[in-house]
Amino acid sequence: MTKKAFIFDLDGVIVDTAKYHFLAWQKIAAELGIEFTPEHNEELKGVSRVRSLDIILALGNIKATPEDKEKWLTQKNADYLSYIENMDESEILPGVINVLQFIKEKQQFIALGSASKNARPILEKVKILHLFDAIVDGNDVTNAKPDPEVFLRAAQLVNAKNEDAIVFEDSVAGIQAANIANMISVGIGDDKILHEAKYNFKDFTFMDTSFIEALIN
Ligand code: B16
Ligand code: MG
Repeated sequence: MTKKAFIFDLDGVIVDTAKYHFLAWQKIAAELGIEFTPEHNEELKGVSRVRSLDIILALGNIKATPEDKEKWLTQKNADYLSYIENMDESEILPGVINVLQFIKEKQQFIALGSASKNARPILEKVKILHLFDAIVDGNDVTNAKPDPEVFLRAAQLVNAKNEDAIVFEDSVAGIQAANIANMISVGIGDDKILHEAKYNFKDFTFMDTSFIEALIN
């Protein structure tokens, strides 16, 4: 039987790093006198670091030089790294480990498809890096989701056809990317927001292993 490629997004799917991204962006926004709320933060999910800064600057109607932008991007990442420094396996989202282990037991491929340039150190910190057959992150791609590049590369790395790939995503852009790639999209989160996903689960504790089994067969 053809092996399937199960591709996981990182932030919002495996771990909740959105709260740390928020803290780091909020600090920059405050320095610039921009009001930046948790609602605004929703718009940054799955979005690259550079694009996130542009969204925040637009909120405050601020035009910045490339040098200023570079400075804020560096500062944001330094703050973010300090927030995630002490992350450990207790921050893996509920149900994730069971699903990863089940996919491994069934000898299917597990891949990461994340916009984050910090994906590898985070997987190391939460001690699941060894479970991944392929990792594609923000360092490897030029086009951000909803461009499907990140997922196409992940499937290629494990030699799976697009139609044999399943993508778990918490962002609208990520679901769109999976759909454009002709992969099976599985939304993790609010089904009203992720209504373009083929399947949806509030979180992995709602996903029965029979669902994974059906995707394999
Ligand atoms: P970094 P994902 C994304 O991760 C986050 O959702 C998004 O908020 C963040 O800006 C982006 O990674 C870039 O992260 O600054 O670490 O490179 O959801 O694609 O796993
Ligand atoms: Mg995400």
